[in-house]
Amino acid sequence: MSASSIDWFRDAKFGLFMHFGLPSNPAGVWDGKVMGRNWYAEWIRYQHNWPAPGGISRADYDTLIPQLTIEKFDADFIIHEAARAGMKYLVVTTKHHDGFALWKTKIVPEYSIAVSPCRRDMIAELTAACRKYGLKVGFYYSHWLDWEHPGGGVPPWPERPNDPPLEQPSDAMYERYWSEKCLPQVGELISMFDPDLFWFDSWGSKTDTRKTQLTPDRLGRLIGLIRQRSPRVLINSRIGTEEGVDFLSMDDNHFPDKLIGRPWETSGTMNRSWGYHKLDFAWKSTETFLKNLINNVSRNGNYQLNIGPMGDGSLSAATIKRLRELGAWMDVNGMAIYGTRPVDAAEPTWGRLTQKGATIYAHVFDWPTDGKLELPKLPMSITSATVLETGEPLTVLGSVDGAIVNVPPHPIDDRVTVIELA
Ligand code: JFZ
Repeated sequence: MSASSIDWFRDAKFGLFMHFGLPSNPAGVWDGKVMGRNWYAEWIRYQHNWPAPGGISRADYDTLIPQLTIEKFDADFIIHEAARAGMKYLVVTTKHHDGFALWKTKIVPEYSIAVSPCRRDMIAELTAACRKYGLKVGFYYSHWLDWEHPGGGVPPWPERPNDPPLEQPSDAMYERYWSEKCLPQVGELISMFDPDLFWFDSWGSKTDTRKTQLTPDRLGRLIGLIRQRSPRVLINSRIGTEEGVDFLSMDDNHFPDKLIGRPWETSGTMNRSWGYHKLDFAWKSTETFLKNLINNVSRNGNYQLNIGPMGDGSLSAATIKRLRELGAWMDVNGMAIYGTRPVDAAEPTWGRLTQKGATIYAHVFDWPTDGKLELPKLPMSITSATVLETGEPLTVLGSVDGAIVNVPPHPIDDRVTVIELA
C-alpha cells in the first residue's frame, strides 16, 4: 500500500461484512437435519461428521448450484442499507472455503456463479453499488482452505477428537492449487474490480497444516502479486503473517480490552453464524453493536459487522431492523466516531472516550445516578459540554485533574449518550 492508503480505513471505523454463498440456501438444514446452532452455516459441507461421516459429498453439495437463483438479491438495496447504517466499507465473501466463486471468473469458471441459473455477477453488482454510495470495496477470499480444488486445504482438525485428521493434499498438489487457482483468482479480482481491501482468512498458528501450506514463500508470492498489481489495496493479518500487512484482524467477536497501536479491526456476527442459518435466533442487540463499535474505536480499531443474506439474496427482517437502528444512532452521533482517535487518558468506568482535534467525545454507557459525570484527567482543559444528540448545553465544574459535568437525571439515549467536550 502507499503511505496514505490506510488513512481511509483508520477514519472509516465501521464496515459491513457479508457472508453469502451456496450454503445460504440450505441455511443450516440438510435433509431435514439441523446443523448445530453454535456452528457456522457456511461450513455446512464439513462439520464434525455432520450430517453423515465425512460431511456432505462434493456431488451432493454441488446440487446447491442449480438452486442459486438469487431472485431477490439487490446489491443497490443492501449497500444503500449499509450506507444508511453508517458503514463506510464492504467486505464480501468472493470465495469462501467451499471454493465457489461469486464473480464471473475465468479461472475455474465451472465452479462459479457463471454456471448457476442466475447468470449474474454478485461481486460486480456489489462493487458498482459501493462506488455509487461511496463505500470502499473489500473482498474476503479464502486463500488457505479450498474444498473444490484437489490441491486445496481441507479442515485442519480431526472430525471428532478421536478420529484421524482429514487427509491433506500433498505439498505438490497444494502448490498447484496455489499457482493455478489462488494467485490467478486474486490477480483477476484486482484487474476486474480494483478493490480497496483484501480480507484473507486463516487461523490457528498451532495447526501444522496452516504452517506447511501457507509457507513464507507462498505468502510472499501472494502479497507480492497484490502489491505489484495495486498500490493501494489493504491486506489483513489473517493472511497468515503480521509482517508486511496493513492491519490486524482480531479473532472473531473478540473485542480487545486495551489500545493497540497498529490499525486493527474486529469482525463480529449479528447472531451466531456468519452465513444465514434459518434457525439461528440468537440475535444480539443494537446496543451491543454500538458498544462494540465504540469500544473498538476508542482503542484505535474498526468494527466489521456481518450480515448473512438469505438464499434468495434478500435480508431478513431481523437484519434490516438492526441496520436501521444503528443508522438512527449514527445519524446523530457519527461525528463522535468517524475520523476520531483514542484519547490519552484513563478509560472511565462509565464508558469510553474518543477525540477529533480539540473536541473530546464522552460516550456514556452507564449514566451517573447522582447527576455528576466525572471526567478523568484529559490532555486538554474542558470549558464546555453539550449533549451531542440534542445540543443541550451542560455545565462543567473545572478541576485540574478531572472536571465534573452536571448531567440530567436520565440519559438522553439509554444505550449510549454522547457528550461533546471542548
Ligand atoms: C473463519 C471462517 O472459517 C468462518 O466461516 C468465517 O468466514 C469467519 C469470519 O472466519 O472462522 C474463524 C476464523 C478464526 C477464528 C474463528 C473463526 N478465530 O481465530 O477465532
